Amino acid sequence: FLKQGSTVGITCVPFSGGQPKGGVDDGPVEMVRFGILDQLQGMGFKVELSAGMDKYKTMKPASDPPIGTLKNARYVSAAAKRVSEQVREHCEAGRIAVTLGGDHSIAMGTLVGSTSVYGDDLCVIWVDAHTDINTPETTESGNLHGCPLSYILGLCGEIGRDQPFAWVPSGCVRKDRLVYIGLRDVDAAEKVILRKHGIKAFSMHDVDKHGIGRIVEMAMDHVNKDRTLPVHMSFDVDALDPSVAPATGTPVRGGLTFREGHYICEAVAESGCLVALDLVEVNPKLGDPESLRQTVAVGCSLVRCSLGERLL
Ligand code: B3U
Ligand code: MN
Ligand code: MN
Repeated sequence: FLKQGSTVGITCVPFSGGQPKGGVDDGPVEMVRFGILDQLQGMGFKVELSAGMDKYKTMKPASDPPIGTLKNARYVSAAAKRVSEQVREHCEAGRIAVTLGGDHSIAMGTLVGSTSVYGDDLCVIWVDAHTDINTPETTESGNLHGCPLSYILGLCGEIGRDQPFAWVPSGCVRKDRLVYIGLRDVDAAEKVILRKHGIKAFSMHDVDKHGIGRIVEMAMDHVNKDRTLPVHMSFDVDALDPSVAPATGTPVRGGLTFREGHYICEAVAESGCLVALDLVEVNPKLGDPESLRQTVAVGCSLVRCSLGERLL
């Protein structure tokens, strides 16, 4: 899938409605300002940018009252639906779909987009401090960036399948084709969901125990034994330790080192299976200018490594 001279289809999603902190909607523009488009061109890719990124800012409905505990459900739904269409276009055209967020609720859209083309062959590597698998019934915060996978895997009860999310093909990703790396802040109800459905997860404890090399190999073995299936990696920058990526909404200490984060991306690139990548939760408004620069730089660097930038 990842070939020299391939085209990368970039979707910028300046969206923050899946959580309460402003600023994460400036993530994509800061990464573009840092030069991610030129950097990918410099690596030999053709780069195609989805049009109309400013439209996301105008999609907020006039009225969006809570649905149960869920906040901004109509806004999140509308944005994610548009993301799904833009990602689908890139995948249909055979481009590697790179989505720059924005908060992680937009992955509801990226995964609907990629599975609409690759079907249930699609494997998902979710790199995050969090599992983002709360259902509308279990979420305590009501923030939809903590919920996208419950919709995608088809784990929601009634509310989740109803409006405004009725457009999400519930169960479009198979539970045995999802694997997590980097977990260290998982709600009690989410732990129950992981156990009940036998979802494979590597926490920071596992990374410490086995080393990142073994972890990525075990993760790949779980979802993609023969290394022939398409892979969608959804990388939440808060998977990295806050000392490496401080400018993010919900930093949790004890995260991946700079090298561990990059190693995951390099190994996924090396597999040659990557068809889609999300890089989310960069919030340039949090922290001092140096935290901002550092986090934006590491975000761009993870994208380049996932697309095969080599050290030597
Ligand atoms: N699990 C909590 C916290 C959380 C999830 N994702 C982030 N934070 N970034 C929740 O709100 O669902
Ligand atoms: Mn996340
Ligand atoms: Mn997270």
